[in-house]
Amino acid sequence: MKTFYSDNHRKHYPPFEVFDGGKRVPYLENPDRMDQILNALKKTDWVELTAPLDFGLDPILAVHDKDYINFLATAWSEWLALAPEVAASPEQNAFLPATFALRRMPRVPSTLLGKAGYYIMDLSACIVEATYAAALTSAHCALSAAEFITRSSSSFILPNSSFALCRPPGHHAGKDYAGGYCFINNASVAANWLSSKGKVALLDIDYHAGNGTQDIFYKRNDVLTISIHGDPDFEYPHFIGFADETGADDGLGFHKNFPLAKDTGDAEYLSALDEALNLIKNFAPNYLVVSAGMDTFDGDPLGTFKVSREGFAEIGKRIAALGLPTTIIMEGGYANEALGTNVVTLLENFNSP
Ligand code: SP5
Ligand code: ZN
Repeated sequence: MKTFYSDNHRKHYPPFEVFDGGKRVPYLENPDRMDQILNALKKTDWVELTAPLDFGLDPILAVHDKDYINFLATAWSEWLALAPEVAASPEQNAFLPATFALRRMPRVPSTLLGKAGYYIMDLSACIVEATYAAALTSAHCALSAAEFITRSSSSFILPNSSFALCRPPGHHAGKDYAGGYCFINNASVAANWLSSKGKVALLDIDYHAGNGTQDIFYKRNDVLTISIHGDPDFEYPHFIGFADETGADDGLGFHKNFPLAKDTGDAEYLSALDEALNLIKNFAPNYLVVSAGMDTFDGDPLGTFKVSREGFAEIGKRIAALGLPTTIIMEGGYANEALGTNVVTLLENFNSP
């Protein structure tokens, strides 16, 4: 299976994030996640690791606001210039706002800290020197994987699938905001790029609601977006991802949320998945993008679900059975010791026709 990956993410490793209650904890979305996955992929005989192609900024700016991307590109150097104590020990620091824009506050501030409160939605999207470069390369991995399935769909080489081993992840990032470890919405950039070649369905199986993806495609009917996740009634991102959010304007009926209860196990998860897969079948897309988070796993430090390894095998099998050209984009998953096995278990279904 063609897998796009780059080491560019490594230096994006903020020394902390801030959890509920203001608790500073080590950054859970860490480079070790990629090492665990790489180790497991390399033990198979069917994964072909490839460096991403450079697609430039245009396909990213087709989804994200230009001023927001400029903010990401310059935030760290501007912060260094403003805060001399940071320059003395950059490795112990991360850039985060402490004041956030409220509803009905659409004015974009002119200062760095004002912009940070405007463009960042939580205290887990920490910016360090290497963040922008990592986010850009991560999006290029997703674009490369998307491009690959358009190339091979005209050939007889089966199966027609690809994997983007993206870090940082993307599905919480909206048109003009970062959040939940996400800066550029890799899966949305890929889906939008694919949408010029045909109808696209985007299925988000990360434990958390894909709020950024939902926002980006909410008024569009050429990309069907579906997310299965912990009910925002109790879970991050708290304000979006509810069942009654089904799209707007032209996009009405082209978004679907499956908010599930705490302790959701394989059986309940798979029955929601079957409903989602039926919606995708009825939409009859040309391409499928999967936002693949493994944080639904039993024992994930950020999750409450109890999906097992056998569950991931079945999830992979049922998605693959759609028979669509499919690109799988890495999102979350923080039980590092099980992450490699879980990813391989999901992917191996796409390897045999
Ligand atoms: C891509 C992705 O999976 N992002 C997830 C970001 C979630 N951040 C919210 C952190 C809330 C912390 N709750 C701690 C529960 C510990 N049991
Ligand atoms: Zn997640």
